[in-house]
Amino acid sequence: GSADYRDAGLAFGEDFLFGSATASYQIEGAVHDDGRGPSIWDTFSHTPGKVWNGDTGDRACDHYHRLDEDLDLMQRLGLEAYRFSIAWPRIQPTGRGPANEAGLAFYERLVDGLIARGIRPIATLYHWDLPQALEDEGGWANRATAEAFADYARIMGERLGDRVAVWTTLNEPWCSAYLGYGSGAHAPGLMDGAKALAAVHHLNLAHGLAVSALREVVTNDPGYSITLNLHVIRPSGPTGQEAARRIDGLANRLFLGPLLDGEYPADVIVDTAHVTDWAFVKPGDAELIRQPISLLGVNYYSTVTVRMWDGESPRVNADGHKDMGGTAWPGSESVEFLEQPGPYTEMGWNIDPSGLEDLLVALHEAYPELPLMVTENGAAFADELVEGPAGPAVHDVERTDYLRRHFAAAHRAIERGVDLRGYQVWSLMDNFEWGYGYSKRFGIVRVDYDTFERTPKDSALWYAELIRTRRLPDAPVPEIGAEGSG
Ligand code: GBH
Repeated sequence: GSADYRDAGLAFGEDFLFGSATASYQIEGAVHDDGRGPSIWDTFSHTPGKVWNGDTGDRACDHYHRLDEDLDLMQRLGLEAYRFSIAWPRIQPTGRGPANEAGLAFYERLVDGLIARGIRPIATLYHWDLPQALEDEGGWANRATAEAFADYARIMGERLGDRVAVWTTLNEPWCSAYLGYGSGAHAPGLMDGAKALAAVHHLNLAHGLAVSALREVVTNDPGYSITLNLHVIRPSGPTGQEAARRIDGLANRLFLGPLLDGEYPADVIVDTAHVTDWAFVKPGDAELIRQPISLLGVNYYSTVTVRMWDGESPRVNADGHKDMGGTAWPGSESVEFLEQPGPYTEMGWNIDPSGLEDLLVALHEAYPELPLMVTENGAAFADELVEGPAGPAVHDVERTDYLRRHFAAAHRAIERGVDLRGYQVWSLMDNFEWGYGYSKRFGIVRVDYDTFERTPKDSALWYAELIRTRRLPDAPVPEIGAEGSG
């Protein structure tokens, strides 16, 4: 049937880029190697109580020391693209000043290794590992961080700007701003709504300045992009529309507005007037932020359902980002996030492929000229390593089913006219899942954190088959969670 997105055989075009994604702090380890400086995630993960089990990225997947092995693995899976991020503190250990040659050399080896294997490099400049020295000066709440980011972007463009296929400035600035400075769930762990909103603006500014800087030095004809985690919002009940307007404002329109339309949404400025006066927005900033981009990266996992809290009934609050004492929703703390209908992944996030179709179609309708790419989609499940007839195996039926249904949803969006250029599965391998440490596994490849051995899971083999045939292979349907998608 069509309602459950389990159709097999759907075909993807020749130019559609199938790939997989990771991020520097989540996989590299080697935090003291070759002159890397400390990042806010080193500080945060080494602060007791911040990350599950006291886990840190000190070793992570040891990717820094296993680059060639991991490149070969990508080639074996047939990846056409690989989305990785560059650790700013490897390039500029204090966030400013001359480039660290050893850091540059690592990413050059990565990019050249990808190209040699026929894999297109999609480089993200910032996936949350801010040099600690810049945080000490105020981090993203400080305008100077955006200017420093542009210098860093220029350094990377000068070195790799003849080889990278797509440049992405920022990954999910929503998380950097609201989880980093508002809720405190992510580094640097601050809980200050005004700083979170200042961070939103300085991240937007950083994006614009970086695109301009890259354009000046890059010599090939790459794509320029930013990756957002836009919220797919389902309103509930009579106050649902007002709650959805507020969450759409903070989560989506505070980014899409300045990046693509050249202005901040007036209603959100009003909603947040008691939190900040927005004086950090300077004349001329709108022009600096709104740089032409050739691609919008979309990270999609799940949906939210909202209504306004009546102030009396027990609050449901299923968004999971308020328990540290801060708020991820400055000025709109009175929005209630309702428990979502299942099935759920191991993160507790509800599985709803229709959200991906809805999001892609809505973006295409709002910005018909802007090509889109799914830069992350995937799922955490508690996998088990078993000894099969052909050696170790992981029968991750749920993840395969999750991916199959989301690829089908993306296909449906393409049929409805969306210009979708590719799909990067999160993640190539199990890795450091931020506040959850190593307790959640998103990889299509299993990582043994004692031996660092990599084992492709069944989902990876399924994905390799999809890439090879360009058609959605049939996949086993999990016993649990198969119902209730309607
Ligand atoms: C991405 O973040 C990251 O880019 C990646 O590094 C990470 O490993 C991966 O996803 C998996 O977590 O109820 O409104 O708070 C995703 C982060 C996930 C944040 C869903 C918001 C819930 C919406 N987002 N989440 S809300």
